Amino acid sequence: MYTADLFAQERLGQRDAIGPCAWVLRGFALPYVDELLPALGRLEAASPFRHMVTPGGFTMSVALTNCGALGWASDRRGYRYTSTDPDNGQRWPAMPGVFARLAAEAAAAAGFMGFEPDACLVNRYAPGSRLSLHQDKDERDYDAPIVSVSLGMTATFLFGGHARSDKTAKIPLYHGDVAVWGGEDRLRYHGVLPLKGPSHPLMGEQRVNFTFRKAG
Ligand code: MD6
Ligand code: FE
Repeated sequence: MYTADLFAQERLGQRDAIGPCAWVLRGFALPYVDELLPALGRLEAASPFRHMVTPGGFTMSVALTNCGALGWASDRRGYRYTSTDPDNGQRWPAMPGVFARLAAEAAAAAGFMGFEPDACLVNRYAPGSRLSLHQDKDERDYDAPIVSVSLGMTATFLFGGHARSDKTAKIPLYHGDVAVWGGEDRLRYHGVLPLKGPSHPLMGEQRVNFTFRKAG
């Protein structure tokens, strides 16, 4: 296992409750990193990261790709899940086994048994990339949790309430952290502050986030 810093091992096993049904499992993904990165490389070769346009006409600062039966996509017409990559017309790459295993094990560790995601959105942040406050509400099944894996540079996650104007908590997400949320927290507003800070020893000047959902 590669650990980014001396503190990574100490965080492993910590569990921070960030809501009644939302947790950050510190370092939970660290034992998977050696398998996740080559799988990400293969996925990226088939469906490269790209900057999508929002319905409002802005180009997202975050680059994204997908794997699994369904992938999240945005264009001028709206947000939706698609079974094919709009850039090449092919199906999104299959969900690598190690991705599905990590997602199911993290969900189970947070009390959500039998999580079988059909969609994995992969976000890539460069310094300055941000994600404005949003709700994840394009999925059909709100009963399933969302599992979110952070790799690379540390991000500041904003975790708000059920109204956009609600106060937000700032939560640092480190390399290897896994956030799991569901139940009454499933539709809370959240976002990511502009990425900044030191480069990551393994991943360099970027942060990669995998978000697993049951979308269909
Ligand atoms: C990110 N994550 O961490 C963006 N959504 O890069 C999300 O938008 C997100 O982390 C729902 C649940 C967990 C998340
Ligand atoms: Fe989200």
